Amino acid sequence: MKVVFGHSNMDLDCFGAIALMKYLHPDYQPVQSQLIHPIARNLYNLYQNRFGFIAPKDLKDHKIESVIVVDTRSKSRVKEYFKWIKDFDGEVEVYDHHPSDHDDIEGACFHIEDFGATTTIIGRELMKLDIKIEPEDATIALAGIYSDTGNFQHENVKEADFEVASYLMRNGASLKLVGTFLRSLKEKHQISLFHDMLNRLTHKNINGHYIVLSYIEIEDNVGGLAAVTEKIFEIEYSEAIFSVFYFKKKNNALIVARSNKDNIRLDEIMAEFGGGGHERASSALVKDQSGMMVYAMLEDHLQKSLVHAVVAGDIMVKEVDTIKESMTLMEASIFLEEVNHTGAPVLSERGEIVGFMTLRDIMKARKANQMHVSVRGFMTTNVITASKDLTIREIEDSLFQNNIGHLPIAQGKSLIGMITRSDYLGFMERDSKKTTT
Ligand SMILES: [Mn+2]
Repeated sequence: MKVVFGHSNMDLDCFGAIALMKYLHPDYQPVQSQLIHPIARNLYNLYQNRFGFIAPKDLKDHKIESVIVVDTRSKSRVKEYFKWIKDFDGEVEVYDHHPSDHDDIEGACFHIEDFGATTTIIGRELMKLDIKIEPEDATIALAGIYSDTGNFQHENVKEADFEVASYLMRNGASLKLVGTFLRSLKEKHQISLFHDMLNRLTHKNINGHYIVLSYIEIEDNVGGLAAVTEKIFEIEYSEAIFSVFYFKKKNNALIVARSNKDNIRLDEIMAEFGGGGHERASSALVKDQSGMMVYAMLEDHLQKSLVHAVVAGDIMVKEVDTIKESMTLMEASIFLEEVNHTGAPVLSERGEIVGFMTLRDIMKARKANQMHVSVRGFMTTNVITASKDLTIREIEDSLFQNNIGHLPIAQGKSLIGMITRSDYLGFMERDSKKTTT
């Protein structure tokens, strides 16, 4: 017997990859994990008969000649199958899109591509062979790609993911069904917990990182808490989220963490709490400890372990051209032209920020024939300023939500620098190049 299986706690990408594998290797029998990830349960309920799965323990009754593993290359994630396979000396083929975590299945033949989904790797093979697939399988596969690419929004997305998605659409995939499979919060308790948590989030600047923290007490572990945390993370658009769930009945606390920054390594951070997982997704269960205590320890640990991120003080321009309060509008206008700026902070005799003057303000003065009067009459007096510790995300909020082009950086009332919209955009461009290459 030849068999194909994915990792334990099968997700939508596992199902997608297995659904397509039967076109590449029709003689491989699918085996299902004992655990189905909550996100894949709807799809599983609808299509399980179509797959014709057998259970891992059924493997012991057969001589297994060869194995295909999809969506993982790690030994530890396929233990539940291999423990039932006796005297195996056949070939293992691995189709996966994850980087090695030094736990590779030994002696396997690896088909690795860094696409957004494993389903994409197999879909590309089918495209090359010009194989037609049934609409049901196309739907299952497309759900796998949507899920693993975060609806084509994650950084892992490659052109190939779009190509295979389009091939699946041509083969009759139903986007509507894909949408119903992807709804991650299915249970009532998850939805009410989601709203409770949203109302009680703490946003923190920790060493220049924009972090969301959540603390909530519930009777017992009701499952699906990671999905709730992920949903909040999607909405909050922070660099990382840490949710502490305290289970009153057992006196345990579960920390669920997600990050989207390379410099916030959750596997390392959560090791402190006995947790495990990946760089960007990790969790830990802390036993016999009050929830508030775990929360406090977590905050403390983040302060100590998060590397300092770029903040306003690092990207601001320190030599700022300023307008003196004593200038007339005519003088200010000539000055702005000389320094080639569209606006500048206005300082008092004592060097304190008292206003902001833009070319637009000057235009108004010119129309009103008031160019001889002091800048005081036409400058903006409620200036939005920021401190040098502002995170990149907060700088963005300030510039775009207030619709301003210049953000003066102040210490008390004195000006220490300025960030313009183009400084910010320039930084973001350099930063995104750094992370994608
Ligand atoms: Mn995957």
